Amino acid sequence: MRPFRLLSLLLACAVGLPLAGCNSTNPVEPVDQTPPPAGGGAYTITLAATPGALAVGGTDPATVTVTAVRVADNQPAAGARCALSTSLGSFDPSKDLKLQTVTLDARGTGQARLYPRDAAAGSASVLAQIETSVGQTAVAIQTVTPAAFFLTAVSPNQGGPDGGEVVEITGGGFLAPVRVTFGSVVASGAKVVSPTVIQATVPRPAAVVPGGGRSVVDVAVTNSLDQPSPATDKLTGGYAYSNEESSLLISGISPNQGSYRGGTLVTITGNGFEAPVEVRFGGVSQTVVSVTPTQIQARTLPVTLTACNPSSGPVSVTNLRTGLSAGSGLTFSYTVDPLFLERASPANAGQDDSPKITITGSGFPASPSSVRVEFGTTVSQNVLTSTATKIEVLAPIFTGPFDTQACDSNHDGTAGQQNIPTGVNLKVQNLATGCADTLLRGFIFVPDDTTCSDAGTSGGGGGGGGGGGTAPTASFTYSVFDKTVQFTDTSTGGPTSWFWDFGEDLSSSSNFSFDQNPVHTYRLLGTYTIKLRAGNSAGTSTKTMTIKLPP
Ligand SMILES: [Ca+2]
Repeated sequence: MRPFRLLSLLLACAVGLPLAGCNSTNPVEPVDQTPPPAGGGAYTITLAATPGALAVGGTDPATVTVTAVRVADNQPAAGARCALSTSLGSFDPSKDLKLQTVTLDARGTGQARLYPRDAAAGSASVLAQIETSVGQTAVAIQTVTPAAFFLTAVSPNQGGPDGGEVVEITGGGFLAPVRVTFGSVVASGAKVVSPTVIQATVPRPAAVVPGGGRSVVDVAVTNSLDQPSPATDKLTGGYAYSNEESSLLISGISPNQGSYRGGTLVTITGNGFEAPVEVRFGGVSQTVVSVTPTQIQARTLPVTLTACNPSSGPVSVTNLRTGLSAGSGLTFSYTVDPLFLERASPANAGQDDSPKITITGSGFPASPSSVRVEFGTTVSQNVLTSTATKIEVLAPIFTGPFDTQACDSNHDGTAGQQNIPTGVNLKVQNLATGCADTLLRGFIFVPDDTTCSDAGTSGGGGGGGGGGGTAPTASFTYSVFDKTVQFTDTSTGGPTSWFWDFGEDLSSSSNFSFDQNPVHTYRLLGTYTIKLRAGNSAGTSTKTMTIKLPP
């Protein structure tokens, strides 16, 4: 009923200007006696409130904007006196003011602020009146739903027997003022640092903690105490007053690194360890082997590697019976054996020979299925064996492209092209770890066809000449001078090109020659198989000979 009564009073004041005693009998606000501006009459009055809702118990107002135009000429009700009333809240933050008068400006607008003040939840009906015209809007006054309120942890979660520690309570939805209790005792000076962190000083416990013992208490937080029914959440056994000689503490770890494969026996030293414990490295639980109050032995579990990149992580221990945990600045680092390539042997092969190649190095996986061997861009499909230092693999068929060089086998001054032995990168990857190594041009493929592309133009086109349409017959002799050998071509049938393979186990072009009578110096004394391929426009033939150094 109250809004109606106020509105009636307002109407009486605004309309009945000559009414004597209106001011004196109006308990709220004196009403201006100025006559309405010329052109008065009916008004179209609109109201808008920003925001459209207020919080119960809040202090922020809504701004109510009144706009009025005259019905007669649709002009702004400039200078009009407008009486505002509300059924809930107040136009004054300091007192219960339900009525307010504003004078509209040149654009026919005016504003007032509506405060929730002591209002309970509900809808504030706001009326604006000029003479006998009325406009209306509603402003919700509502209970604010706080963000979800909960506790997750107290850190640290233990301390001395008399309290006094400053702890952080983490969770969510914290809204000051709050009350924090440890057991039955309220912590003084609890402060909401953020919606997720409360800082509090641990109070002296209600009962003396026995010597050498500990007293575990619940930690409770009551949130937004000034609300009608503040919520409480509790961490059962969230804090321990400790009178034990040693609290839980990690002081050392040895070794502080080990293989990603796990199996490393690690000794953690400290105080307050109490079986059963959980040991974590980087959040990953490890296998606990033994526990004494000052030493834990744990064996690491394997971790997964990506791209040969082992992880590391902080060491923590939790006494499972009490839930007491300790972290530390110490970390355990996982290691991985890097993969190194030394060499392939043999280090060269004919393009379609596919011989067995032995690759030596370190960090190779124990299983051939974990090995990937690439010869250039070609992946070997036949990894035969793999140990930490040796892999046996069949070289793949090489289809090129081969490197080429210019040649002029018919000595006509016009260059052709010929394939030459071509080095490719040899790459070995451990598929289990992602570790890999590459020998740049670590393997050479030898082309089957090394003839010069001009070989057919003169001899074939001429129909006769030196070649005479018959392939040469390759042969050679040699003379040995220590590690140096002079090779002499004795091929018959008019060869015009020569390709020598000196039989050294090298991924180097020095093992090959296109000269007719080459000199080659070997790195080591030993037995070598030499191949000479002699050719002309009609074809090639190959001579193979084994030589011994010294003879
Ligand atoms: Ca030529």
